[in-house]
Amino acid sequence: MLSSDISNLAKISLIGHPAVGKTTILKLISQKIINRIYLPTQGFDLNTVEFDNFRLKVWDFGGQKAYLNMYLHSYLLGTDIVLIVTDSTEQNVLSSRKLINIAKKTVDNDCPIIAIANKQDLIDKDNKVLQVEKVSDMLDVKTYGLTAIDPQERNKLLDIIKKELDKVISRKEGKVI
Ligand SMILES: Nc1nc2c(ncn2[C@@H]2O[C@H](COP(=O)(O)OP(=O)(O)O)[C@@H](O)[C@H]2O)c(=O)[nH]1
Ligand SMILES: [Mg+2]
Repeated sequence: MLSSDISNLAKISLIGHPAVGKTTILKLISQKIINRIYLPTQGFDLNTVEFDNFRLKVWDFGGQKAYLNMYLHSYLLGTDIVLIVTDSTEQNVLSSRKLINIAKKTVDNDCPIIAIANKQDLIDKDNKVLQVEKVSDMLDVKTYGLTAIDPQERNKLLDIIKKELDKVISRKEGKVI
């Protein structure tokens, strides 16, 4: 098979401020974590996750300000899909715009930047939690709602990723001569 090694390896970068649900999303994706490297001094986890014949490198960035400013650029290099995670509160969504701007400057033009409006389960309990449409308007990137603590949301998340991965794979195959 042509370029099979390249075509099924992808790097997904999860970015977002602390406590928005990045690690929870990682756990939701990766029921089975093949390889997990924890780099405490640099403040991020690197996991390799396999599903559907894909092998994904998922980087879960710590999110603390000092790390973000220092490492975000190099962390994002070579990324195939950026997932910006917010907890769907106005304040957090607004401060995530900066992360999107850094991502836009860093990754290739054709790399999808997708927002996850997480913690949608709190919408009735916490009036600070915004609906997906509102988050989408504020961020101006493709946005999906999620409740990452609900295991039943796993397929929804995988579908979002698979849809983007298919585009990434065909782009990569197009580049292989
Ligand atoms: N209610 C609710 N809590 C969530 C959701 N996703 C994550 N959390 C909780 O938010 C907290 C922070 O999550 P974590 O994944 O550690 O955030 P991280 O700092 O971005 O990695 C934890 O207590 C999670 O259980 C969600 O969809 N709904
Ligand atoms: Mg975390």
